[in-house]
Amino acid sequence: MKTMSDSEAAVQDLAFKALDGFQIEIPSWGFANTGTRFGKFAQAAAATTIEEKFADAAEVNKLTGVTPTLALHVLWDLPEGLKDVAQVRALERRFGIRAGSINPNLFQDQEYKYGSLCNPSAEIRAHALSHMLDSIEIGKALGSRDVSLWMADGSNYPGTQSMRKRIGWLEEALRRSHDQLGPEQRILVEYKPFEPAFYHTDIADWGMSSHLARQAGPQARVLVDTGHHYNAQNIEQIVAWLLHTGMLGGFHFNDRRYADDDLTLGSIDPYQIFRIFHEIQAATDDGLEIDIAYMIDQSHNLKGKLEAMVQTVVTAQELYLKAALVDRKQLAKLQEACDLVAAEELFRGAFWRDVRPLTRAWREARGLPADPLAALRESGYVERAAKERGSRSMAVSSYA
Ligand code: RM4
Ligand code: MN
Ligand code: MN
Repeated sequence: MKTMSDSEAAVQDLAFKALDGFQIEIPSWGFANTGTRFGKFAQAAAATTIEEKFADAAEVNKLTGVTPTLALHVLWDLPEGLKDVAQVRALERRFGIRAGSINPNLFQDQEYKYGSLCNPSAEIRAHALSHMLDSIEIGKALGSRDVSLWMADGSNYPGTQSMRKRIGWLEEALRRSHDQLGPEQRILVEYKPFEPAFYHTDIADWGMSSHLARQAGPQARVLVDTGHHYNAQNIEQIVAWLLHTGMLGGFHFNDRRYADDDLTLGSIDPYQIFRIFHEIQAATDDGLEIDIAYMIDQSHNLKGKLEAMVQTVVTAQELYLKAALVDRKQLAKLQEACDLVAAEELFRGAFWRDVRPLTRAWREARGLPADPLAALRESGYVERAAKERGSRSMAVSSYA
C-alpha cells in the first residue's frame, strides 16, 4: 500500500472533517411519481405510500450515510394532519429515519385559486393560517425543527390585486404563526419569482422573504431554493448577504437550465453550488454563527427516483468537499493584494480538483459503500420495489 505524505494526510484529515460535518435532507416527493404539468411518466418502483417513501429514504441513507431525515409535505404525506403523526412516528422507528422539515400545502385546495395567506377573503386567509398552525403542531409533535413555507400566491394580470394589501395580510399571518412556534422550531420563508403566478408573486425574492422573516420574529429565516431565481442572478451573492445579516435558514437544492426545473443537483452548473458552499464555509471560518438546513427539492421525472437521489447526495458531498479544500487563508491574501488571476486560479483549482478518491476513502473509513450508485445497482432494491409496487404506482393521473 502506498503511504501518504504529510500534506496528503493533512488534506485527508481536512476532507474527513468536512464530510463528517455534512448532512442533507431528502424530500419524500422525490421518490413519488411527480412530473410536468403535461403529464407523468410513471415508474414501477416509485413510492406511492408514506411507508414506501420512508423505505426509500432509509435505502439512500444506508448507501450514503448522510441523509437521516426526510422532508414531509403535509397534504401528500399527512393527509389527516395531526392524526397521522402516530403513523409517522412508527415509521421513524421502523426505518431509522427521522421526519425532517414540515412543508405546509397552501396551493392545492380549490379555495386557494386567488391566494392562501394573501387571499382577499378573510375567511380563506383564516383557513390558510389554520393550516400553517396545524403544520407547526405537526412539527412539534414530531420533534422536527423547520416548518418551511412556500406559497403559490400571486396574480396573473396587472391591476387585479392590491399587492400592498397582500403584504399586510402576509405579515400578520406570519406573525401569528411565529407566535405558536415551540422554542426549537423555526419558520423558513421560501421565495420564487414566478410560477404558478405569472404577473406578481407575493414572496418573489430574498428581500421580501427576509423582510417577512424579520417581522415575523426571531425564529424565522429565509429559505433559498436554487431553482427560484432569474437566470442571470448571482445566487452566491444573495447567500453572502443572508449570511451577513444572519437570515439564512436553509436551502432547497436542485439544478435548472431555465426556470424551476428541479433537475438533479449540479447536473447543469456544478460551479454554482461550489460557489455557494464556498460562501458558507468562508463565513464559518470567519466565525459567523450559522445554522443552515441543507435540503433537496427535486422532482425526478425521467431518471430513476432512487438513482437520482443517490446521485444528488453524492454530488452535494463532492461539491461541499471541493469548497472545503479552498485554501481560504491564501485566498484572503490574494484578494487583499488584488492579485485577481492568482485568486481566481486558486478558486478554480479547488473546483477542478478531483475529490472522488477522498470521498471514497471517507466512505470506506465510515463503513459505507465506496460507490453508493454502484451499490444501489448491485443491491437489486429498485427491481424489487418495481415488482412489489408496480401495479399501484402505474396508476397516476395525467395533466388534464
Ligand atoms: C415549489 C417550491 C416548494 C415545493 C413546491 C412543491 O416550487 O419549490 O418548495 O414544496 O414547489
Ligand atoms: Mn423548494
Ligand atoms: Mn420549486
